[in-house]
Amino acid sequence: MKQIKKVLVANRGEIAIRVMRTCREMEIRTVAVYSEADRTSLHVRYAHEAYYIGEAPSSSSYLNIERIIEAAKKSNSDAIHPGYGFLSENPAFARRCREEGIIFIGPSPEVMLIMGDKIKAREAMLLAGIPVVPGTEGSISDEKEALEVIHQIGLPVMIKAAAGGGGKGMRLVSREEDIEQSLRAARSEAMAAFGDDSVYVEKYITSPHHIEFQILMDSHGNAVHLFERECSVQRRHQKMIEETPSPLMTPELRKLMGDTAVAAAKAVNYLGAGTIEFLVDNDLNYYFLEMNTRLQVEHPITERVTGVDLVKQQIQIAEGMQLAFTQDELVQRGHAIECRINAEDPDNNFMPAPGKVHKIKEPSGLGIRIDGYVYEGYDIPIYYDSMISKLIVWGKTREIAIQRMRRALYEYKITGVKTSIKFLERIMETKDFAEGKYDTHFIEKNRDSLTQEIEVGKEIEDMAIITAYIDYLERLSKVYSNIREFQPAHSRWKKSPQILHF
Ligand code: MV4
Repeated sequence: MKQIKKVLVANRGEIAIRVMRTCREMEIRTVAVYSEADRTSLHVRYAHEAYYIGEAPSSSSYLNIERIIEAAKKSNSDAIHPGYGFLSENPAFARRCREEGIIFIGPSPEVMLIMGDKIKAREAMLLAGIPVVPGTEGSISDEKEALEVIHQIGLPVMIKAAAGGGGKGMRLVSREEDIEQSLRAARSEAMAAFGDDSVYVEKYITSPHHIEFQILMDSHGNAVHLFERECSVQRRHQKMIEETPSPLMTPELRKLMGDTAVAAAKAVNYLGAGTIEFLVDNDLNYYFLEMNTRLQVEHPITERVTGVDLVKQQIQIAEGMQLAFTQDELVQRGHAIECRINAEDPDNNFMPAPGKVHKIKEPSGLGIRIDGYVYEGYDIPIYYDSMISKLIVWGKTREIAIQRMRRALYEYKITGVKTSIKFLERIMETKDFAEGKYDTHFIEKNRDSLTQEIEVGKEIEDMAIITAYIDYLERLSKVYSNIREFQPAHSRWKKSPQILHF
């Protein structure tokens, strides 16, 4: 047992602030690290102390292990919280912390090594009797081996990179004659992305749901799950919306999958907060996909329905405390939905749209939580993720939560940068989302209704602005020539008959 008095947060943006908020509540001092591009970022101002760690690119700053260790030592931090992304799943970083006697708030480097390698993770789960997607036992060395597995499990299959995750180095194979080419493509993509070209083969699950379970395990061998998160609303492996409970879930399936998630955590002697990702097919068969050994972006929806502060649990577990609750004490109350707000342009292929934020008006009121970090006048750097905030709503039922999300998105105004808010509003309006009938293909399936209609609306809006401005200029000249002929604002419609067609 060691009481943590000072935590260095090796991250930036909303998650750095999220972690520091809990630290403040626990009366733990906070240390920020920042890059050149983050001198004016909010996490730096929020912390008790801040240390400069390098140039703007992450490789020189937030991924710079030695600079971060140096800052931790200089500030006398007892522990490092890695947030998500950056070094959060890097075993070498966890090992360096251990070497320096700094508590890494997360699992051991040994567990991170296993889970970071999808083939090792599959093997560990198979050994523990956890259902995995049918496929190869280890990596495959050539086309012949791939063919052998395909003859056992049948087509279609997916070739996946061992070092992958998040869709990189993944190939769908539907015909035997495509194997050679797909194998080569997956290998070279994996080599380029991860410097490791080992691949394996899995049976392809058609139209799966992506459902993950939150787990917590302490250093005394106690483990619980905090139920599921439905994460099937994704675009190119980027989640957009998450909700809990999953509309697909039944109490029986929840119990089965929850127990499986706990067994998976115990099988690798996990420590701290983690997530077991499953694919669930149309017949409600579920398969282990991967384990994330970090706090996740979407953790607030779990916090909202269970009432558990996951960061506080992470810190207490890192201190060596026993979990303060058992599985039977945990319940899901109501329904929570999260929308990720990104600075990006949905009308231009979701291109990141960093820049200076002009005005922000955030929603508030009953059942609303916002985890963000940008402020009016803040210049969103080009170097990092485009996510600028997360809007989390709670409602007693799913219907109420959706209504509340629609209301909150309506209230949310950000000018100066393009955001995903409008697109999220359109998702909330779809029949499939309202009915909870969606899987991982939802965005593609609804592409037309989610992207097209506004083009026309925007033209009308632009034309109205231009017409009003021309009208304003005309009036202005009249004010100068004869003040009594000043026209009230609504007269622009009379003077601009062309717009009356709309
Ligand atoms: C699959 C799959 C179907 N069958 N594996 C995509 C990201 C990576 N973590 C795993 N992924 C998938 N693996 C088998 N055997 C379908 C996907 C997949 C997907 C998974 C979760 C959420 C969204 C997805 C979108 C497309 C494909």
